[in-house]
Amino acid sequence: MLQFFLDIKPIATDNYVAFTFFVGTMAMMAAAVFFFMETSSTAPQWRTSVLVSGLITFIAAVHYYYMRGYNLDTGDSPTFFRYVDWLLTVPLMCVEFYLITKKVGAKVGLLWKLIFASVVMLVTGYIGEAIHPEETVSWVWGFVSGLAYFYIVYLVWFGDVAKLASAASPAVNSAVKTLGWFVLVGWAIYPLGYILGTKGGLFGMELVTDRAAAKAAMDIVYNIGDAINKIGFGLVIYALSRSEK
Ligand SMILES: *C/C=C(C)/C=C/C=C(C)/C=C/C1=C(C)CCCC1(C)C
Repeated sequence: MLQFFLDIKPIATDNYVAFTFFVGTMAMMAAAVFFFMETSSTAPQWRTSVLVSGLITFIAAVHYYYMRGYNLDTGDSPTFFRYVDWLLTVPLMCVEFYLITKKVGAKVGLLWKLIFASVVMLVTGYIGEAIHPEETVSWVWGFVSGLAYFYIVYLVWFGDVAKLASAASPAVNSAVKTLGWFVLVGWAIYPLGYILGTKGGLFGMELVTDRAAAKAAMDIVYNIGDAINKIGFGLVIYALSRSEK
């Protein structure tokens, strides 16, 4: 445990990748502490939702701490642990959609649809990024991942989630709309990182030819995306818990 906290390595001032991992760790830790502390003063009906916001940022904080060290030690992109983080936190975001629409009748089936689509999106993305990154097929995996992504967008904007939200209170309806923007715009940051970082990123076209620079660009884009999507998403849930008692 002590070793864990003493494991502080210097970060060169021009090392933007490690720097964003460092700032990401701190931001996720702060957010997790905040959400955990606030659960006790949250109305019972929203307590689980705020707790899940805390879990999402806590899981990310642990991964960011690890990824920062990994990146400093090896100079590499911590792709595997990036995806482990996403595989845990993105399904938890699906749980958030389920929890806030549950009162107006969301079924567990909807939760599984969202989770299934998110797992397909992430597993195919991982294959394209880590298993077949140097091949002309990485854009195919990215494309399949994109289809699963658009299915989630569909569910949130037009499908079951949207229908349930329109029958809910104005506060829940507007929270789902805001979260929908996170999914549509905030999550679209990730395919951008993928396009920058993998060789077959955009239909076989390599946008950044310097491989190390491409990986660095990808990590920075992912780190910015995570800060917006995990902390911002959690704050929308938190605001909902305060606006409707
Ligand atoms: C906290 C982490 C979040 C919200 C991660 C979300 C990740 C995505 C929406 C990733 C999507 C991808 C595509 C749509 C295509 C290319 C491959 C991915 C996995 C980067």
